[in-house]
Amino acid sequence: MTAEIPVINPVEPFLRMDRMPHIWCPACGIGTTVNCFARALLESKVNLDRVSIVSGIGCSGRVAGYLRLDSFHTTHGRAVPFATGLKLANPSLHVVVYSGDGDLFAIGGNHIIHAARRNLDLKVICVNNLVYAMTGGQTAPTTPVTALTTTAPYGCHEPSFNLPNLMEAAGAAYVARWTTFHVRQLTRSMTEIFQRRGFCFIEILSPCPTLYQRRNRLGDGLDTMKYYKQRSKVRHGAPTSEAALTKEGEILVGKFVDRERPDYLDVLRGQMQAQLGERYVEVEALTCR
Ligand SMILES: Cc1ncc(C[n+]2csc(CCOP(=O)(O)OP(=O)(O)O)c2C)c(N)n1
Repeated sequence: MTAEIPVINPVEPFLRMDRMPHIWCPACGIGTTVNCFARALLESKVNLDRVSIVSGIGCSGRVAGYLRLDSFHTTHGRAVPFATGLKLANPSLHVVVYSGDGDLFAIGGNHIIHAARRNLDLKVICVNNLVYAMTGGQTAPTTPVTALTTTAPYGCHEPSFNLPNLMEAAGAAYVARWTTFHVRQLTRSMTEIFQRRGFCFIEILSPCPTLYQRRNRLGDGLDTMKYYKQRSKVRHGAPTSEAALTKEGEILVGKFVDRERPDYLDVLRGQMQAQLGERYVEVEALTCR
């Protein structure tokens, strides 16, 4: 008789197991991103008591609720402003925003560009499945031209956002893109942003087999993995202007931007110090932990 060896999933300690089973469909990529994120938390050796995670609404927005961290599941599009408040009230926190392309760039689009412009010390992880998945597969600002959605039955005719390019232009200090096929590289990027200050942005292309791939006759989850494998080109430092996505074209992935810019709180503190002189120490003690 063989002794039973308990099988422990290394990600399990990071999950709120009382919330399982999760809502994600078979072959959805969001769970893969969570696995990479949990590994990044382990590898970065960050103090988990100092990590907060904020999500908006959507399938991707469920991540905060499933992670055993200080988590906030906020209203649609408002993860970034919520995270901004959290960071300004307690600058010693690592504040992570984890949400979908629709939540962050449609209803939340205004907030994210200004957070990047200010170079707020936030880590934004955007799961991009190219549609609004939770509400039934409507067109998002990331839907490629000609792709079919519930609200574009004749094919999307609007140009889509090139998210890395938008984030770089707005002022992000760190910009990377991976797909759910690139689990090692994604984990490395997620680990790296815990060592960076300023606005960090990672886009992850992720399949929605139920609503995007099926409607567009792009096969199942496995076919999407094959597409990611075959058509992705890793080019670190590539100009983000070349990172636009098309329905079945090449996918440029890699770390595109990694630059030093004074972050929002440093600039604010510098200005206050210059104006208040010795009184600044008093104010700092009152406002920052
Ligand atoms: C104010 C408001 N408007 C609309 C909705 C409906 N709604 C819920 S999730 C969602 C889109 C989410 O898309 P995305 O962020 O891409 O997440 P996904 O579900 O694809 O992961 C919308 C429009 C809402 N909850 N609140």
